[in-house]
Amino acid sequence: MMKEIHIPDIGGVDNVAVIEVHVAPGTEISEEDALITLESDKATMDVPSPQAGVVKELKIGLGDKVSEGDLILILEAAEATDQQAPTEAPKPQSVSEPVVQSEESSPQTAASSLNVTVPDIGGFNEVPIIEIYVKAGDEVSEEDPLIALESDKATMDIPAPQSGVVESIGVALGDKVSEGDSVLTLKIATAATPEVPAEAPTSEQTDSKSTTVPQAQATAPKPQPVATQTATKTVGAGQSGVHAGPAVRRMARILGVDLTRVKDTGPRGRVLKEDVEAYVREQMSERQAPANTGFQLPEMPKIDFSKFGDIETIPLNRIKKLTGANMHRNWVTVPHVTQFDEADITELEKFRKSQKLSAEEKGIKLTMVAFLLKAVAGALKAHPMFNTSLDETGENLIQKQYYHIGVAVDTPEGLVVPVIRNVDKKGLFECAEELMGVSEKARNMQLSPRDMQGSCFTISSLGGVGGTAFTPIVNAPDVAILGVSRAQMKPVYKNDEFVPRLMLPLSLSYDHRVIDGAAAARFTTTLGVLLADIRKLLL
Ligand code: CAO
Repeated sequence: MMKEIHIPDIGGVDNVAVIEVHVAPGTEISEEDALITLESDKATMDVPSPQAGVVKELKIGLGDKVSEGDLILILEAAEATDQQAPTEAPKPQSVSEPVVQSEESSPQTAASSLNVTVPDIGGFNEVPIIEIYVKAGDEVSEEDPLIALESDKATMDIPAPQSGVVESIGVALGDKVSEGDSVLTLKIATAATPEVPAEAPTSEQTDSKSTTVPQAQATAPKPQPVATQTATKTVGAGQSGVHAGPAVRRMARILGVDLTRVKDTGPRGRVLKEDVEAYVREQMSERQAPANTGFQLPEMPKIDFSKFGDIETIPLNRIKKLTGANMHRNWVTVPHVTQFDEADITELEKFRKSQKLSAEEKGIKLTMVAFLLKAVAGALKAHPMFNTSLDETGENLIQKQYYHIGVAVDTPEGLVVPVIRNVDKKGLFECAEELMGVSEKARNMQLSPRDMQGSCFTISSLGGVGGTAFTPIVNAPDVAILGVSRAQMKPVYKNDEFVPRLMLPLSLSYDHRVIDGAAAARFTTTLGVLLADIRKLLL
């Protein structure tokens, strides 16, 4: 049954920009999955799906300005309901103004303190503080974000009700707050007035709309919608999965920073203001480095290709852009060497074929990559240096005690590398089954960032396509990657005669800062031994 999904009540804000579109026609979604992200100048909010189904038609695009009631998409609903009316996405809740209360005032002085408390946050209680944007002594302008709160459903900034200087902060990161809790005090400048009203409120004020603060009329900012927030999700076109508050997003936009590239250090994978600053600092110093050594890359000239014939300009999709940036970084920063070798897989291939049928009965496709996964885990155990990463300073090696292996998967959108975890503890069929699962997910653009994190080593198999060898780029922070090309029957000289053997070409690229050439040759030799006699995998 087709359903129209509309923009829900977003707190009375109109013409809000669509900054991310998380779904495309064909995307299968569950109830509460984020469909789009909206951003006003005060808040970002994900609009979640009111029900599960498959997206049939998208009615809005990036950059569109939307208001309550606008049509987002047509959904083929998973379950038929008897609902007649067009479906609205679940309602993001709105909040009222931060409550300000004068703690002290004097007609003789030109300043007073404002106690800023948590406003009505839509009925949520005990909401953790995930970010504190200010410190004592900071000057803030009206509406500057002071703190960010995040429940499991919503994230929001609490803005300054008016300009002033932060006197003291009464909360800490991780504190849980509810409506009316004191956040901080602001020293605000006031015009001297002849008399203080005799009955200045002294008790906790809970309704800012009617609050009159002696010496300072605190005009609270407009209500902010609470952003319904979903955990990081599928990576795909237009899906950043970045977890950041409105102020951080705004800052990133102003600085032109792509948040997907920023290393998060906040709780639950949240990108903080400091993370954006650190990223910008890093970029600046990276850009200066070539100039210091007198080395400057020549810029790519702008070429008008249409002078030579008909052309079409196709923007790179998000995966291609991300892969391109990572490849470029790894190509430039990792000193690569590629070691070539061959493994005799004659017996292995016989065994694979003998097991293929019983695997198929279990619904499993037993391909070469499953054997490679097991062999690589074995070789990593024998050569622990291949199971390390350089830390960000480049001065320490991190030795891993786990065996998570990435597998490059070719998809119509570009190259992605899902990770099979704890390969050493899994059986062959389990590895094959998992590989099938992640390849399928990858091709349907359903991999989550977690599916692609934590690799120790990567396998890139072009054996199903063709070729005799290639030089894969190390998938940093891994220190090595195994390229595999198409196996071929070759004459191998053994016991004074040439015998036909099925030889698998191996191309091992490694980071020469960490791995020496001899170590690489030993690693491929071990791989050769394990692949030639898979019984050794059991040892
Ligand atoms: N030699 C000969 N035949 C091979 C082979 C090899 N090295 N590797 C695979 N094949 C055969 C398989 O046996 C299979 O045939 P059968 O159906 O008879 O078993 C056929 O080729 C297709 O295999 P496949 O590619 O579907 O499956 P796979 O497990 O070998 O690979 C995956 C899975 C995900 C690695 C692969 O599909 C893929 O995406 N490869 C591309 C990776 C890539 O783009 N790398 C480049 C990155 S740049 O560094």
